[in-house]
Amino acid sequence: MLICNCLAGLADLGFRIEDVIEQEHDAALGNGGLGRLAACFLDSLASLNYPAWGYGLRYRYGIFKQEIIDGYQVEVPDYWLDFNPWEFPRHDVTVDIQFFGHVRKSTDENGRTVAHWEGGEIVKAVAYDVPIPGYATPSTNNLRLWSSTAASGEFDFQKFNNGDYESSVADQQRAETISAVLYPNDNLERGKELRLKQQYFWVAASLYDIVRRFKKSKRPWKEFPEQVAIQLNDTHPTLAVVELQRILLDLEGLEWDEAWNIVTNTFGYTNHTVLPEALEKWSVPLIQHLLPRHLQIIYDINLYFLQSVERRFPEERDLLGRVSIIEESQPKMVRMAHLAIVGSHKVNGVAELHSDLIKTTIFKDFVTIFGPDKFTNVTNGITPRRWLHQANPRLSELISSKTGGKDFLTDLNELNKIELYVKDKAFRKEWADIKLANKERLAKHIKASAGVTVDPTALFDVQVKRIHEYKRQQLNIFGVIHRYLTLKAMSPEERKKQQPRVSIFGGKAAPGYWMAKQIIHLINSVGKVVNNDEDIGDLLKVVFLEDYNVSKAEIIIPASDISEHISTAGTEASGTSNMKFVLNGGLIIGTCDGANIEITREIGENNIFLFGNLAEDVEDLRHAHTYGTHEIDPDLNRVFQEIEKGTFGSTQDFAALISAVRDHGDYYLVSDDFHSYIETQALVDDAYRNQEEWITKCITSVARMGFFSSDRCINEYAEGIWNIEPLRVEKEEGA
Ligand code: CRA
Repeated sequence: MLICNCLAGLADLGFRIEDVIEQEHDAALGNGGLGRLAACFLDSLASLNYPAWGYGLRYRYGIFKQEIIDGYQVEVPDYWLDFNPWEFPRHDVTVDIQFFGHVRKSTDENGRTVAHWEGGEIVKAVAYDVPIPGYATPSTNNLRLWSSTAASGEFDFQKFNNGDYESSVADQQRAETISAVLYPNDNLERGKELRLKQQYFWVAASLYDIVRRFKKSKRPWKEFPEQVAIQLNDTHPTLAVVELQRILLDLEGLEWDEAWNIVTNTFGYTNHTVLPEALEKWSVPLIQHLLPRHLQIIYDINLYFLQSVERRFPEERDLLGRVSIIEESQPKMVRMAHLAIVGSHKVNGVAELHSDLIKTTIFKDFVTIFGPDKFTNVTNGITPRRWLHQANPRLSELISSKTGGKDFLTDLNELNKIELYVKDKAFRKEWADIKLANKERLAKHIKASAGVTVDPTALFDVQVKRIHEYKRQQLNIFGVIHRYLTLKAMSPEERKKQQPRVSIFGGKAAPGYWMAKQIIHLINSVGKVVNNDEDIGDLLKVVFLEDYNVSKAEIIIPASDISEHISTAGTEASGTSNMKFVLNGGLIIGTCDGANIEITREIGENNIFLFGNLAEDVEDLRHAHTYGTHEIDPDLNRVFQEIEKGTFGSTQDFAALISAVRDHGDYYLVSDDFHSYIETQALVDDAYRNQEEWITKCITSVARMGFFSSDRCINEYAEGIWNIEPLRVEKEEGA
């Protein structure tokens, strides 16, 4: 109803809704899966009527736009805030945030030592609110984003009037720098001072907001954890643990134990990665300089924690050093994950394998100390509203015609009803037509953006995600080269029997990640050769789609036949695009990693193409590479030789990609998994040739994807971690 009114209203004004929608920028607030997961969570929280807010930074420049020039990635700034009708500036909601300065201690009338954080500088946080409307409910939640500005307002008029023009503007600019740019790394932490400033600015403003709201209720402090639950989305906001302890101790005058009890019952911590380079550590001197009082509190948290560990495990000499929040390195470092664990009542991973891995590897000692009940799993999920209904309206319509309405959009298990129609001819025909139409739409986009003509009836093979060695786009492109060489070696008659394929890549490389940029360059260089080879024609096309983002994902994902989720086993915590692809009727080729394992459990192993070594074997294989002989797979060697011959242009550029595998220990096991990958891709070709079987697999898989709704996931957080129930709200008719 609302939509009809909207359409009619716009038409009256002389606009088409498609043109209006086109004007909207993607939010540039995140890097990859972490932020996209948070977006799904916000949609579920509102749709399920949970009273919950999201907090973040209002980055002036979010994730950069990617251009591909001569096959290389070039980063350009994205002015996404120039047109953003969805945000409401709240100049009435501001918080002063302090940095630097020193700590003075005094004694109060009860003989208690009181700390005063004094001096330094103040930066002002201004709230910008983004409403998050729920689906088919009147509930609307809020995403509050903080923007930094000078505490004195626009600029210091006093200084200005005194003729000190430069410094009045400089203060303003320095303050604005805090929320100016998003660090563009995915799964990598670099320890930059500005990043720490961003983290503290964000959590201090958010906590002030939360505490202010609680204090209005006039409840006693001990009720705080019953009224408030704060979920740490990875360790980036972990300073909130310290900040809340500081507020309770220094500003509200609570005793340490009482305050700490409130803190630990308030926070939950979600770990999203085991990659060592992503585990946050901040240098002690840096924290001392920027947040002197917080460093003292961190040391006290650590002292009391280590004392309790020592009392309980007096024999365990090395344990204290291993679990300490402070790493005794040069300089000393604060281990943020340890702080998050000690400061929270629950710790969870994001898929079963990942949650098991954190318990047996990086956080093993903490399981011994706190017991296994503190550690749990909440497998990630995706919102079916965006990732089915909005991205694939025809498929959503078809499903709704068979499941009896739109209930599946709020109860995704309803999808299992479509399994009854798996043999229904008309249903299957419509299913196939929808996929083809989605592929035709993507083919048009490929032509327009990459200039490559692709046949929509070919098998579309997609890998879209951040470019990272652990995600192994290099394995994919080496596999493509192997396919190309195999086709080249065939007679024209033999070639005719082969399954045509379009290999589609997309994803951003962090600007400082040189290897990832070389991977992009290799993909584009291979495309240039293969796409212009007349022997090959439509049998193989290789496309790199520039500037992968959510809007592009909505075109790409519904058009996929097979998508690649091929990380080295044990490295991808969950993955969420794997869920999006299957929900849109595409099959996947993947390793036994992250949520792929649970997707297999749900949809059945006949409906997924799994390959490669298992997580439990990775350590031994790496050890063997380093200390034994490392034989490169012969097919992969052929690929390397072809690259080294210069078939794809500059051999120098690609040398590092080869030597990472051949000479530097093949950390990501590209060679170990290559044979299995190639064989499994051949099975994909065979399966795709039997279209009837293929469609059966797709329908069956979609029918069994109910588990991966972010609604299920949010209900698990609410019940198992936050201890909250949804508000009772009159249900609205489905939109
Ligand atoms: N980079 C994981 O790598 C996971 C998402 C969301 C990641 C993904 O496998 O699906 O989180 N980890 O849980 C992360 O950001 C800091 O760690 C990701 O997106």
